[in-house]
Amino acid sequence: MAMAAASSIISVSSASLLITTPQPKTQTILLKHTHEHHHVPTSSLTGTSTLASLKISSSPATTTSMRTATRRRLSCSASASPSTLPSALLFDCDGVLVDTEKDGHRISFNQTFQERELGVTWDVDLYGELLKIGGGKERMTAYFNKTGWPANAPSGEQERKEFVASLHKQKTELFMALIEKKLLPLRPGVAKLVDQALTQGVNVAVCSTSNENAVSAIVSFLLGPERAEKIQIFAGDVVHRKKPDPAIYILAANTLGVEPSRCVVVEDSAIGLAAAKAAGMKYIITKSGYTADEDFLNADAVFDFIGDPPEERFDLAFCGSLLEKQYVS
Ligand SMILES: *[C@@H]1O[C@H](CO)[C@@H](O)[C@H](O)[C@H]1NC(C)=O
Ligand SMILES: CC(=O)N[C@H]1CO[C@H](CO)[C@@H](O)[C@@H]1O
Repeated sequence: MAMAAASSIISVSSASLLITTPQPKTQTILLKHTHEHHHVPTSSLTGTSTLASLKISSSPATTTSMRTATRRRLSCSASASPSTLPSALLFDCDGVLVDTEKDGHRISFNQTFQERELGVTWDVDLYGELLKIGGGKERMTAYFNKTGWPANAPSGEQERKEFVASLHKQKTELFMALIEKKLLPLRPGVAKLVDQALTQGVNVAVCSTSNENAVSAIVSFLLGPERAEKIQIFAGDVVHRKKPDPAIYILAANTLGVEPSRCVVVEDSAIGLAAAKAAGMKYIITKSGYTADEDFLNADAVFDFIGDPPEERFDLAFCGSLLEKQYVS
């Protein structure tokens, strides 16, 4: 029903459209780039859908109205073209630029355990469980408490604290080395999307509540110094309230001097999505290793990654097309 309504609507290229949807809270209309411009709800998208830019021709305004009680208005400017651009593209860092937990932190914990001959490795699934424990030191302590402390670990409680602290220091150094040696890969399509934005004069920023040194290193080593000097970083303790509070995104919009409603956020977690939504921004999810099963029903779009051609999932024009969607209840 929603799908049929949406297809007929796009075929008339309306300037102001009333569409009816039985579940207005959870339904997101996305535009699939084909000759027919089919609409599909987010929830039915699979990771292999090819989504591209929204194209709306500028024919005279037509209004289609529906009789059902729940009506929402989708306004598409008749002058909208694929060149509509966001004022800023804001990236989360961990899980979006890089799959930091799976490809970075987990690897450096393992390297530490190996260098210290602890006889411990954390595989992908186990690490996913351990991520429920926040903080690297707490994570190791809880794991050793549960599975038994390594034979070469001390036995006093204070000594164990110092032991864990020294493991954590070593792990942090190994993590930074992974970034500096570029052994922690950027996720597919990140460099492409950043380049599209910078070429078109769209502000690019990275907004993360992770450690600022790590975020800066990821941006300058993995994206390279030329891009890094054009990218603003909002990280660490620049705000007191962490995501899901919108503080970091509001700070970014204010600093860049842009309207939150003209910003498109790329996030990988439900917490990040909540922060972007509360800031009044558009938000795209790219699922990462350990957040893929979270609930993203509120997202404007959900993908498995950004991607480069021929495996591209979306581009800057798609980000711009999200700005043209405006729901008024
Ligand atoms: C580990 O065990 C010690 C000693 O029983 C306890 O004090 C500490 O709170 C535990 N820590 C975690 C993270 O489980
Ligand atoms: C399961 C897993 O990823 N193990 C790796 C942990 O790290 C060490 C040191 O880099 C590797 O040798 C293991 O293969």
